[in-house]
Amino acid sequence: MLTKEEFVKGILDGNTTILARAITLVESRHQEHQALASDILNEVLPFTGNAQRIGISGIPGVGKSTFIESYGEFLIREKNRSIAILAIDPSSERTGGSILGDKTRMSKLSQNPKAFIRPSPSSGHLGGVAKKTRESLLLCEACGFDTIFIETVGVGQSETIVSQMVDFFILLLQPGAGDDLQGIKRGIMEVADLVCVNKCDGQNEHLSQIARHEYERALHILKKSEDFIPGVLEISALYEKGLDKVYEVMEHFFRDFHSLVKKRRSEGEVKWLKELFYQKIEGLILQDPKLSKLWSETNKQVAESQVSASYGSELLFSQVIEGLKGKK
Ligand SMILES: Nc1nc2c(ncn2[C@@H]2O[C@H](COP(=O)(O)OP(=O)(O)OP(=O)(O)O)[C@@H](O)[C@H]2O)c(=O)[nH]1
Ligand SMILES: [Mg+2]
Repeated sequence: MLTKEEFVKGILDGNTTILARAITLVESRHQEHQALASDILNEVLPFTGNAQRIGISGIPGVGKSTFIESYGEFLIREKNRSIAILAIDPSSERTGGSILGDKTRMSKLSQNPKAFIRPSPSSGHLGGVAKKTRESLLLCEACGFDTIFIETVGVGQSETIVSQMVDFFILLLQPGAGDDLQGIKRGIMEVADLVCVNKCDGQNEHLSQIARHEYERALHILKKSEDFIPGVLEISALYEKGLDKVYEVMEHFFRDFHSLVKKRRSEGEVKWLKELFYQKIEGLILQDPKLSKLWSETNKQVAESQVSASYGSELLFSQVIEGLKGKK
């Protein structure tokens, strides 16, 4: 095992082997590993925050991996960037493996020394996975990567979690897949800064424009109150069409919307603080046999409508406070 100093030095020197090992520590359930990971994070924290953090979402098969591969290659080749790719995958039982599990779909990038691909941790509940991804993101920044992609499947809550840790959120859709926004939850449209209609090639070409208009309308209805106006682009990840337009939109965003990025980051951090705090409170309750019993009983009673949620929460709250006082 490397020492903390060796880890820190390796990461700050841009050593991706050491970066990968540090992420393994972050993902570990061993208390010793977690303590070391936490120390490393603290040390490298002053060297984080300099990357563009980009979220990518879309239903399975829409082309997320293909997009990251071709757009990532484009950024490295034409714009001299360095790319780290992380994933949040809450549905590890999904057929076909977890996101990025299949590195062959990113065969070019995975061999590129300016790219770092980290498959998603395959287990754990969403809160835990989110913590690991956040911490891995910081390590990648400290290691010098200037662009970080976080890929997630847009079918659950994961996109909300991802949107809280990125600066810019891209939603991939495809043409001709129905007018119900392809089972995409409304929530995702609300966090999207850019919708890319992918697979605008071959047989799909005549449908691309219709799809774009449809999504433009949907975005317009959901328009955010912030100054940045989300747009819709027609692209083909496979045939590398429209990638320069994606770049233009993002450059415009990162050049002209500093204060929005700052605001998003600080709001994200505060939400994260609350989330961690609530997790700790829940942990405290579950560790205490009496409170833990009360917790599950109240859950059951509320589920069966024996007591109201409001009454149940009052009861739990007063007992937890009592329990905490007793611990002093
Ligand atoms: N015609 C066409 N096919 C594409 C395009 N982008 C991706 N595909 C194909 O669509 C299929 C799925 O692509 P992936 O990139 O693996 O999709 P994904 O969204 O990462 O899928 P999951 O990881 O399973 O959620 C593959 O067969 C790709 O070759 C495109 O722009 N045009
Ligand atoms: Mg994929």
